[in-house]
Amino acid sequence: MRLYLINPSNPLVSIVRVKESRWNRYRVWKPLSLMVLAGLTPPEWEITIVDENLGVPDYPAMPRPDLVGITAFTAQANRAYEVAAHFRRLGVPVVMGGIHATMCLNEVMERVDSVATGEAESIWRQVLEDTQHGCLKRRYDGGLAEIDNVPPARHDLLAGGYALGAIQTTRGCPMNCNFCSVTAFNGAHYRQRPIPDVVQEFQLIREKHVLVVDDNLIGTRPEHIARAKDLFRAMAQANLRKQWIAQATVNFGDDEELLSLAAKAGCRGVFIGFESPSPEGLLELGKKFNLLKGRDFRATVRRIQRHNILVVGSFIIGLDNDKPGIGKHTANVASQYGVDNLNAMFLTPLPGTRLWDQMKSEGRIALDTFPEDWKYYTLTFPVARYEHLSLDGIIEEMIFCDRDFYSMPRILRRVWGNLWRRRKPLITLVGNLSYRSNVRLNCKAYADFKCQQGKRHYAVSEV
Ligand code: B12
Ligand code: SF4
Repeated sequence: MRLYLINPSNPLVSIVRVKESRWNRYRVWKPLSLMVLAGLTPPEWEITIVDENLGVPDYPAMPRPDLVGITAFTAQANRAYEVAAHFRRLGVPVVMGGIHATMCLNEVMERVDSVATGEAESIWRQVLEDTQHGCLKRRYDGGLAEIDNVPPARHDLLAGGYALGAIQTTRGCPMNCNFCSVTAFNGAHYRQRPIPDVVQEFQLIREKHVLVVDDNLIGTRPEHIARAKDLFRAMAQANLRKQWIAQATVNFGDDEELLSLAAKAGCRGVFIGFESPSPEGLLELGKKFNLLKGRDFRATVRRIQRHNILVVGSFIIGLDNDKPGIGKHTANVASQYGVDNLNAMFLTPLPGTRLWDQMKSEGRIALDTFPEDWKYYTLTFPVARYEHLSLDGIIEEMIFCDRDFYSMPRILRRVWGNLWRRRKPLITLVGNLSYRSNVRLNCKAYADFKCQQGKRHYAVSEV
């Protein structure tokens, strides 16, 4: 039995434009969902994982599979349907799963033979057996998996071409921020994989550098932090020789022992969602723990950096609270916090989030011809109507923010600061140049977007 597992591309996502900017090579990530599915697949299936981000293969020239499984974030949905249509024309059954299939079940149902919602661990074998017996069902609901039943992902199946391997150690988040799909998809309960499973899986990864995909590696409660410490101790003891980056809340910087253990375990960077420079903005987003009274973000960032861990700060522009000037303000605040990189995104209503429900009920979703418009749901396009910012206005704010934070004088100041504090300046320089090179690409993408969607954006907003 032959199985193709496909990660569709979206040419509008900068990470896939490797040819336009060589720095993007460092931003193409392994599709872990498909590697996990492969790990759940019995040996009688011959598996090929296709990651279109590395190039679209000549499907007609490939042998006919018995089943095609497609994963998709919302931004990949359009391409997913094209791939599905190709294989369905050949009479090959197509099953689609992942976040978009779960949040937009009816839309996906119309375009594939079978939809798998939720996590796949409890249903995937059934999908395969039903395919073998020619009785694939229209829908399988995986719900939330038992976290100690997650087998290691097949890290051997994807060839080279990736700068980073990928692993997951926890699922779920209780915080339910209004713009994020994680609580709706993976549940509010923070589920932690057994530490020996994680260490063992780390040893299967070939890449020296690894992305730990957890939404919040350290969780929200003291017992979660204790587990993170135990994990880091076990990783250091296993002498993995890996360098890894992860996502965590700002609380990561509150505990010296945690930081020291993380660094010993190989942590080299952390992605932190600061989201908004103002308390009103944080309240609007429901990002409660960034609101801790008296928190000194600059000191927290410094504490993390002292352990030679880079900090990437993420901010969202377009909140109801954001007025003209927010771009400059965000760049200034990110510089004051002292983050090594700034990742600024447009506020985007993703299906399944509270923000989606709110904006939909207020008629503020401007790009709403689905599925065509999903390709713009990359957080890099202003797809909604914003309270105090027009389409032109919000794009200008974003460009100003990026140009300011990634201006040469600011980059050199950051590199010099790193030299002064004996941190690795080269990594900061490479990271900053990578982002800087994308500013130019983004400006072109915004111009095309305005040209193609601008009239429609304004026309709709006048209704
Ligand atoms: C790592 C990650 C990335 C990485 C790597 C992406 C990749 N190639 O895998 C990078 C940084 C590139 C990335 C980019 C983006 N991401 Co991202 N990302 C994640 C993150 C943190 C983890 C994903 C992961 O690997 N999970 C581990 C695997 C094992 O879980 P899984 O993917 O859910 O797969 C399970 C099930 O879904 C199911 N399943 C999945 N696919 C299939 C297919 C079949 C056939 C079946 C049966 C089952 C099945 O089975 C799997 C095992 O249980 C998630 C948050 C999250 N918790 O999921 C956000 C998340 C997926 N990203 C999100 C977004 C918005 C983006 C971006 C659009 C914007 C951005 N943040 O930069 C871009 C778009 C990229 C693109 N290609 O279009 C949103 C997506 C929401 C949505 N509705 O689309 C999420 C949910 C975060 C959020 N805040 O809401 N992302
Ligand atoms: S943004 Fe982070 S903290 Fe908030 S719900 Fe999503 S994963 Fe949890």
